Amino acid sequence: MPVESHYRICPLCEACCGLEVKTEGAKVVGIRGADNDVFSRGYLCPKGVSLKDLHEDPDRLRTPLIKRDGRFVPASWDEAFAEIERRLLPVWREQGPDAVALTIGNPAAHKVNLLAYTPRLVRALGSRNVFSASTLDQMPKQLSAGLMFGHWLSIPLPDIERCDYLLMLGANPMVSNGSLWTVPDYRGKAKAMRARGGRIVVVDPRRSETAAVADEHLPIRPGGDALLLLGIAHTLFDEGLVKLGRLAEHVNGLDEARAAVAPFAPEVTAAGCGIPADVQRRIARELAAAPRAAVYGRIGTCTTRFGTVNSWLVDLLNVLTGNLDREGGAMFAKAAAFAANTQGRPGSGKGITTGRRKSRVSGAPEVFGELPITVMAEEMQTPGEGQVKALITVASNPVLSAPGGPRIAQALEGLDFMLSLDIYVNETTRHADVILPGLSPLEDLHFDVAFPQLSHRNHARFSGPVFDAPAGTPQEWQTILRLCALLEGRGLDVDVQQLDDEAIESDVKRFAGDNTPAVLAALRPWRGPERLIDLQLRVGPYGDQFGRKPDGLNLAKVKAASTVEAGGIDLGALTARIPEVLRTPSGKIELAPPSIVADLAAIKVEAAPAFSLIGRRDVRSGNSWMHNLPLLAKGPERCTLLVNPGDAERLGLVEFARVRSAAGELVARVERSADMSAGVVSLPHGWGHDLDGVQLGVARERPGVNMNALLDDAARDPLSGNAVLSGVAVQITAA
Ligand SMILES: Nc1nc2c(c(=O)[nH]1)N[C@H]1C(S)=C(S)[C@@H](COP(=O)(O)OP(=O)(O)OC[C@H]3O[C@@H](n4cnc5c(=O)[nH]c(N)nc54)[C@H](O)[C@@H]3O)O[C@H]1N2
Ligand SMILES: Nc1nc2c(c(=O)[nH]1)N[C@H]1C(S)=C(S)[C@@H](COP(=O)(O)OP(=O)(O)OC[C@H]3O[C@@H](n4cnc5c(=O)[nH]c(N)nc54)[C@H](O)[C@@H]3O)O[C@H]1N2
Ligand code: SF4
Ligand SMILES: [Mo]
Repeated sequence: MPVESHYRICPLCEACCGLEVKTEGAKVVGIRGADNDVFSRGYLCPKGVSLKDLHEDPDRLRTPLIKRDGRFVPASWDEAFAEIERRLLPVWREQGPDAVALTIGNPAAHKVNLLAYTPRLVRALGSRNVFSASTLDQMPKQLSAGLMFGHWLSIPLPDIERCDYLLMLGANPMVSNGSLWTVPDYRGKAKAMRARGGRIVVVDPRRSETAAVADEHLPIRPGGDALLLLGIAHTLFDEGLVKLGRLAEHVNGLDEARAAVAPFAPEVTAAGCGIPADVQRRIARELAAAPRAAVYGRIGTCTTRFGTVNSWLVDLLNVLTGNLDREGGAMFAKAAAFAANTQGRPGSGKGITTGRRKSRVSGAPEVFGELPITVMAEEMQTPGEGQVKALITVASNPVLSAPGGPRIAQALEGLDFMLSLDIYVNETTRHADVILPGLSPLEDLHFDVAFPQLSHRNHARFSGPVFDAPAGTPQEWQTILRLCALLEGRGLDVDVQQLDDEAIESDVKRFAGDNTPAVLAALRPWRGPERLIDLQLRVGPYGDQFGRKPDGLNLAKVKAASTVEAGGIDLGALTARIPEVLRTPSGKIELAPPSIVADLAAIKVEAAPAFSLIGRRDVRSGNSWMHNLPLLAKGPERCTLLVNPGDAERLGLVEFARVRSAAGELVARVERSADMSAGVVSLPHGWGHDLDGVQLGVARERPGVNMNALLDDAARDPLSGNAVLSGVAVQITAA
């Protein structure tokens, strides 16, 4: 059989690498980085190669499952939908929409099928109990960006290819491959930056892989970033280093920002963050002096009590040093499609609103249309009107990925009905009554909706399925539209094509008005997500505007250029976008959003606990679900507790340690590591595959432990609702 070559964008992390997948008939015979890819230029990591394992994984679901007498049995799609109609709809109708919760997990951000269609399900469901991985992750950054720049996805990112000085906090792109910063081959880019004289400073309680290849590592106390960033901001004002440059006429609230940081001199903050005052002042001076600098913070800065404050301070520093929106600084991407900050009137807008609803039990405010995922269990377990009695999960595994995992498992057991859209029977979906499987990534088309809005360089790429989906298996957007139809009272016997036609018509009407028929006619060759992509590309900033700009982009052009040979369309380096990118009501950058400034009052300079627990990621792992792929599972055990050797000695730790927090305890295998600061221990998340009923043959062999069993589901950043995942006080003893 001939070997064929296919271009495929990897959907497994934010780097969005272009791959070359070689097939022989129905078999994958090789996966490598696509050398000509305009964006990733041949880069890939072991997870990309493991797409073959994922495609072939015998545990990956290929048919719907229905639970009968406590056991899953394979079912047809019609049977599965009939079961959903019979069991979900009564809960929803009789107890009200809030009784049915929805949780959306990380892979949904990587799939146009899910990202573009899940909002339709949210609307059809009408429940306030919508949760997602966003409140375990980046909600603080989205909130601060929304308040400062007017839109949730207007997030500045380092222009690394032209940057001279990069201050990075709480991120490990050497392993994570970047986050809220789509930057494949960080290693190569960091190396190039240093080779041309640039300097990288990494702030992290662990000497991470990223710190190891930087010029300087500052071992901060977990949770100490707000104090450090405040100390730096204070120094900029104190020493007259603030220089807004071109931004001066585009900001509001400079005096308020100065007043807000005034109490936080480095000499005050040092005791709370563990970074000496003279170092804080030096970093401030270096940042101010660098010709082009950027400050970037990620998971370690978001998943703390002061996640929103941290996220704001990162961009405040970018503005105060004149580095926001300038080449080599922290810039905004301009995505070809789907970016709200390229739509509507440029330069100002409605801004953002939070708190339109509150959670029933804790009163946690809605942010970006959702409630904190950490209130999900209490909403299920607390009786009363509006109690959650049923759940739909979409690519979400909260039993392993959210704090209080064991409590979530218990809560799921108490539900009247649970539906999962997923590809495995895992720690969460084992509780479902019906599971509807998605496709293998190699059977799916791919277009990145979110990540071009966060890319270090602008680009447009598309990839089609490598293999046909098995006959009769719907794509996930079709599954979602059928669910919407059930909720809309249209029953089981629906024409998905017609549902899709109706959905797109209502989308187009919203902006095209009287032109709707003409726009729909122009989109006619496409169906499903492809039609949405064509629409978004054509009305986007590089679009053909339905013929008004004949040289502009549309899906046909992007598809034609998305081959192994051509590697997509390069849209160039980032360009300055202020004021056009702004969507704040004032048309300015808001430097001192009142809710954030008010939260500074809660910051205390405290002594460190005996031990704090932080997380970590591993190259051969992806959150909670890639541990069943042989290529990634092989090698040394990854779920270990990293302990500073001096601490291990003192505590007499040999092979295992008992880790106890206020919320739970577990026993983990100990790995001594001189990269750990004294008093800090690290466990990765997403492990603990040995629960009853989990059907993950490979992952169960070395299940690891669930670090989220140690985390308190009541610990949140009150502004964004984001969970606290790092810097949790623990006790360590030998076991
Ligand atoms: N302690 C601690 N906890 C953390 C973190 C941390 O740093 N520390 N990180 C947090 C972060 S940043 C995130 S994003 C979350 C992630 O946590 P989740 O949002 O729960 O995502 P995953 O763990 O990636 O689980 C993905 C689920 O989607 C399923 N899946 C995979 N592909 C598909 C598909 O194509 N279709 C469908 N329908 N399902 C699919 C998998 O089987 C799995 O059930 O974890 C968070 N949890
Ligand atoms: N291989 C792999 N890649 C992934 C994932 C994965 O699971 N595996 N997950 C993906 C997802 S969903 C996301 S959101 C991204 C996340 O991408 P990153 O944000 O780069 O995530 P991490 O690798 O967890 O790096 C966080 C760093 O913060 C440090 N840290 C912990 N607490 C603190 C603190 O209080 N202050 C400071 N300054 N640092 C702290 C940790 O030691 C760690 O080195 O990665 C994505 N990429
Ligand atoms: S870095 Fe690895 S997982 Fe991420 S997109 Fe590239 S190949 Fe896929
Ligand atoms: Mo994430």
